[in-house]
Amino acid sequence: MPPGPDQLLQMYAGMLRVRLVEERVRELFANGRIPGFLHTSVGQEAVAVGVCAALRPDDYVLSTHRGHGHLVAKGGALRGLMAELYGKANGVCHGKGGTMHLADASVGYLGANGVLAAGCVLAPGVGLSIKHRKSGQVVVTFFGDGAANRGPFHEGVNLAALWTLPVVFVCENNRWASSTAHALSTAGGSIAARAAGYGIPGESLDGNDVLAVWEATARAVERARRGDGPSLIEAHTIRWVGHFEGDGQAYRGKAEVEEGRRTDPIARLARGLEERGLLDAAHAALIREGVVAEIEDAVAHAEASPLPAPHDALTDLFAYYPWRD
Ligand SMILES: Cc1ncc(C[n+]2csc(CCOP(=O)(O)OP(=O)(O)O)c2C)c(N)n1
Repeated sequence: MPPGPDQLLQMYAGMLRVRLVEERVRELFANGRIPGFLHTSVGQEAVAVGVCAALRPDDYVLSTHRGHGHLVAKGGALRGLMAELYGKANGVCHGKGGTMHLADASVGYLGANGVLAAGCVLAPGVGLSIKHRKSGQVVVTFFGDGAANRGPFHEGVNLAALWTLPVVFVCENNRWASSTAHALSTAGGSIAARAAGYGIPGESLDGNDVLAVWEATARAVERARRGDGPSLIEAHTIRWVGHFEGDGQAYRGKAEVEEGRRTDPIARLARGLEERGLLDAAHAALIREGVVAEIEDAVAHAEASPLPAPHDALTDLFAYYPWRD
């Protein structure tokens, strides 16, 4: 069933939440409030939100180094996210994960990952667990076009297809792997076409169209829940900002970012909603105000949260000491 008015408005608010979180995080990083290294998903919101809108709350998501949007779209609380990005003890990983090792199992977000395509091989493991437990859940793994050229992508898709596991592989093709163009690094051009080699459905779509993303994901999820196995979705999108904060982007011209702004997924859905009489300027302003208030509350919470204590370095660790057995 196509999304109803409430679900469409939720997708609009969801994309706006991701966009404004990312923009605020960039600002906080530039001002030295957030430590470390930062990749954001400004411009790519329709992929995270369209995919997660087709999932159940108990479904799982495996993410990437560009993972804030996936967590927000999966329903992660902004306070826990923001405190984590600050490296604070009240963060969702007690300040030990930060941007690239975020995880929030309470919403099925099994983790961002600094290792490209790692989610592609973790997903069959999660899928196998789902299959054994007969829980009817599904696991989505997000990855970039660059990651699709690494071995784990092929290993993961092969195993998930071979064992008919409930996995949805979602490639966010933003045309670049850092500064390497997709066209210069990807044999055959199409990542979706690789699905045929593993005997599973593969679909290439406009990743700036949240409804197209939702529809394709809903199909893939239905197939996975039926027990028919994995699917591969390639969502074409545009990252508006540098690969990382501070990236001078000498490898690309301004035209691509302008194209991204012209095809802005949020403005596009807003136009559709306005045409159907579901949104007007006053309503849009109200939604924005609510999102901004939520983000500012999360920032205030992160600022006020304590840093982890030195002895916290010795908790949350997994270590096996055979001499203790
Ligand atoms: C195994 C591995 N190799 C190299 C890197 C360094 N690296 C970090 S991001 C990146 C490019 C990723 O491109 P893509 O998968 O398309 O994702 P995007 O950054 O475009 O979201 C690279 C090469 C890494 N993190 N992991």
